[in-house]
Amino acid sequence: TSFTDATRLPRLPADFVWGASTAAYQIEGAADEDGKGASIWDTFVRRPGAVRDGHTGDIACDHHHRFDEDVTLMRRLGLDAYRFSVSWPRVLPTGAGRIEPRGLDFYDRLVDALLGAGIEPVPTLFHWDLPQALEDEGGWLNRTTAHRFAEYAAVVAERLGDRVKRWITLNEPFVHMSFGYGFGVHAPGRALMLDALPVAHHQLLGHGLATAALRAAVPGGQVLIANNCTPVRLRHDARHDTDVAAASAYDALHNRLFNDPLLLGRYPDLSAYGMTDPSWGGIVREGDLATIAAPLDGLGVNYYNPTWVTAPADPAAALPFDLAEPAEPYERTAFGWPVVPDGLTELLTGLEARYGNDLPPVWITENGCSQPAGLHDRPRIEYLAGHIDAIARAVSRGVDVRGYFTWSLLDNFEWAEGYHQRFGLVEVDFTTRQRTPRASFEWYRDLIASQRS
Ligand code: GBH
Repeated sequence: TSFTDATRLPRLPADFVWGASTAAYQIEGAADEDGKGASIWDTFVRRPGAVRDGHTGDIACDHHHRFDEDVTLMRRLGLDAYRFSVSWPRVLPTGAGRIEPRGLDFYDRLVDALLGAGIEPVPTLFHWDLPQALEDEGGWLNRTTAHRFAEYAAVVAERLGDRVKRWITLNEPFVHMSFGYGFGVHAPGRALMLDALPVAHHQLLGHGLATAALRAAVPGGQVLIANNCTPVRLRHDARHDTDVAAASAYDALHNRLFNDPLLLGRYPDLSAYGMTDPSWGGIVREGDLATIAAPLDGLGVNYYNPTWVTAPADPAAALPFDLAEPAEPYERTAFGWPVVPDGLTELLTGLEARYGNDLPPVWITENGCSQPAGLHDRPRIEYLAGHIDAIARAVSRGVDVRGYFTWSLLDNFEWAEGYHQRFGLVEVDFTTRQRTPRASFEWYRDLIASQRS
């Protein structure tokens, strides 16, 4: 089926929220302006070999100086809502204690510009740019960081809470734990493998403590978290029980380790899959799970593609699964990721099946793809259309999905890939910082308009 005619997509509920997402370090630039402190990404990008071609987010899209222009683009798109992230070290240069008023002023101006354009601001409080000063004390391996996070959440909420009602605490705690502390391919660049597991608990505890702080500071506010979720698939040629066991181990580590404590108040038993962390027993303290399981107003889901796994080739390997390539010849994005829209229907109906009444309304807080540079990005249009259709299918099967935020508004700093991957509806020239809307921008604008008419 081709849905490149936006008006032919199935209709989502009338109050469905159409949005776009970005993150501070990926777009803002102004890395040491207005008193901002260093984050772990400012440090990591300077490590030789960490980022392709040594790219950094020092300037990025220069959004810090050009946000008015970007809000104008959003208004042209007709967005209902914009998901951005707040840079913790812009607000608290050393992570705690002294507040930098110019940091808060920036987000204050951004929020007012959005509201003036009729766009709901939806801030994420942590999208991976931890203040370096906190990393120097162990980062998310240190339980204190969870308390610091809640203090920071209160500072931001006290300033913006009169105008901002929907808040997202963390972005993808799984990816931050695994890429940042497990494999060391993202900041802070630590390769601790399963010894990174305390980072999961401390982030979730931070989420729970921040939730309480947000509820106190923002009467009538809503609190969400954005989890990276993936349906786990076996290759069609899988034959062994060990492959099935590997898939469920991967699901436990990637999905259930984060969704179960939030929604059910308990952790999956990772040791049953051979994933043990000797310190885990001392990490999870009495009362923590009740803090983490505080009611959520919504579950944010970031979906890119399913994950294929097999039993580990080496049974003595540290992890009880091997990541695999699908055997089927899926279309690929410029990043090489397979394009699998029905994986999103599978993911959403799977969440409903697992959590039932414990599942709050779902928001797709990220979904999109990297495509080659250029304005004629038909594959991106097909990607978006296929995934929005996949959401409509899940809704028709009873999943309560309230909104969709595409990743991303702008081409931006794609972490370890630097500027080599382009996820934007808007092309950015990284020499002049000129913005040019792509065909997908016009398509998304038409989609939003047709869904409203
Ligand atoms: C998100 O992470 C981030 O929140 C965002 O900042 C980022 O820019 C965006 O996605 C795009 O990367 O090789 O087929 O196994 C996404 C986390 C982890 C999702 C890696 C896809 C690998 C796909 N991603 N995963 S595959």
